[in-house]
Amino acid sequence: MRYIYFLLALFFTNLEAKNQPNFILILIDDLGLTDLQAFGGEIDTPNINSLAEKGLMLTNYHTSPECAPSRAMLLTGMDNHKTGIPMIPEVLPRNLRKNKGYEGYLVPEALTIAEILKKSGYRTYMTGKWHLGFGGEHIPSLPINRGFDKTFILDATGGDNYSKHSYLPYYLEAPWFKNGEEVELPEDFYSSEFFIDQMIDFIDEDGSKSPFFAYVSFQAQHIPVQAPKEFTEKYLDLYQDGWSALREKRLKRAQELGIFPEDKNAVNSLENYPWEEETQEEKELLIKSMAVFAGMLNAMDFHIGRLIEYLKNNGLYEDTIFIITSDNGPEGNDPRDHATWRAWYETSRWNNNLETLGEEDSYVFIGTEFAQAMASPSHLYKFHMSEGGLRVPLIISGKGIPSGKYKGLTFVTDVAPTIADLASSEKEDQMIGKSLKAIFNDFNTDLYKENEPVGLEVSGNSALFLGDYKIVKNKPPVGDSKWRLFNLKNDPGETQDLQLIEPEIFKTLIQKYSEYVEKNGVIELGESYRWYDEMTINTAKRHFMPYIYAGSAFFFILIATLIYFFRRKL
Ligand SMILES: [Ca+2]
Repeated sequence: MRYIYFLLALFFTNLEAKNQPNFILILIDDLGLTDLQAFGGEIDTPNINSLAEKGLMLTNYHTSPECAPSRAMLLTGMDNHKTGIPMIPEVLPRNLRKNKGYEGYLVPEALTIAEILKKSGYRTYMTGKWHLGFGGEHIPSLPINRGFDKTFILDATGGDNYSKHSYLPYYLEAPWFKNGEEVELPEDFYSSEFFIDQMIDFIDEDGSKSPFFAYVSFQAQHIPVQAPKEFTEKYLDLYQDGWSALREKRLKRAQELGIFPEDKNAVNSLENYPWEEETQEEKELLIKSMAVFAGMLNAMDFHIGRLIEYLKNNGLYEDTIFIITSDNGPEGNDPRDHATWRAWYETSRWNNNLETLGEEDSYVFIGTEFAQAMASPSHLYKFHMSEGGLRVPLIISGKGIPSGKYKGLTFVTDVAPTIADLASSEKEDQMIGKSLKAIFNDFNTDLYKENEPVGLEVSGNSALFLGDYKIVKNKPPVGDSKWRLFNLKNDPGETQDLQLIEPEIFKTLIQKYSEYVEKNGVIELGESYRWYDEMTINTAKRHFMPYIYAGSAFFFILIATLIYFFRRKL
């Protein structure tokens, strides 16, 4: 009899194991709401489109406005202040690192989705940008020690897409690791191509003995924007009409696709920046920079297509769920605006020659105005708590996922609980997000109820969502550190501040934000905090502190030795 029970148990265990889907989590860096064709973009992304068409498009999904905190929230389902990554480590004031939640690396108690899935029998792989191990300095926080079986990763905000060159003075060289060991990159490295090749190798080496979780975290579309010539060439004439025309075109397309309501307005953010007044030379550089941006996105989609092909050829595609999203809105930084960054760039190997723009050693960025156009129809872009920094695409597609658009509010913290739910894993109590499975059968269901606030704080910029309302404040130079109130249902473009019109609601949201700060141990950074100044200070400390420590140690030993000999003589 006991034997029969055993056989029955084995049968049902196997049945359950067979129901566990594979997951491919694709994170695109600095991708705006309307960059993908399915969301209103003009760049070819046929492979992502076909997944979007078959699957679920979450058109009101919000992440955090910066890379690392978004990644910590995405992988853990927790508030960033509970993960050790309240902001990107490069701009975290070092004196705050002694506070709980501000360590600057992913703390052990913030369980990753890979650690959770491993308990349910999953194989776990990662390629691409990690950015949760304090720039490669905190080895226990690298993904190989955080639930991933095999990894080939970059532990920085970004890096050259062709080599280990750093794109920022903060890093002397981009810190790359294979399975936790520092590693060189192959000669023919191009980031998007390599991440897919390496991921196919990881999946292939282990065969199909158990379900897998694959996290592909692209460098595309982060600075330096780079793409092989054959991808860029198609787009050389696409952006000749400038940024205002692009913002308008994307708004219209987003309206046609039902991403943004037809009768709602966007902020006229570019009215003081006429494209016509740019010099011919500057225009040529910007038009080609945008072509490189388009080429980079098109190249990434092409390589995603190779992964899909591999899965189809090996009988894995039907059992796989794809999750595709971005970590924040478009990057609007122009490194020339910052003295240290500019001085470093001018003495480095990088160039911006028009002829070879986007190729190896070419340093490309799209600038503030085009970033604002690409965040269309939202206001502002990366680093800011306005919709342009937060609202990005989320696509879930594959086995058991319904097709259609969900227009209710969703957040970055919902992704990990959703994966855990779909994998039949236990949801960890520390997760604050919700499983999206709750809306699969009815797209009219509100995942977040009227009385459920969601707060956000990163680098002193803040927001809180409650029902249809949102309060938001951004620090200078773009913002003024003052709260504003918007009704996102009536005004998703954030065009009209309602705090004087609806003072009671404003008061309620401010109160809820105070409760959020208290509950999550948010440290107010003060008016003088500027992320760029902090990065300059941290750059100096990262490079010179080891020498200061070594010099001090040498000096101490020298004095101690002299005292020793002096005393012996006496
Ligand atoms: Ca990013």
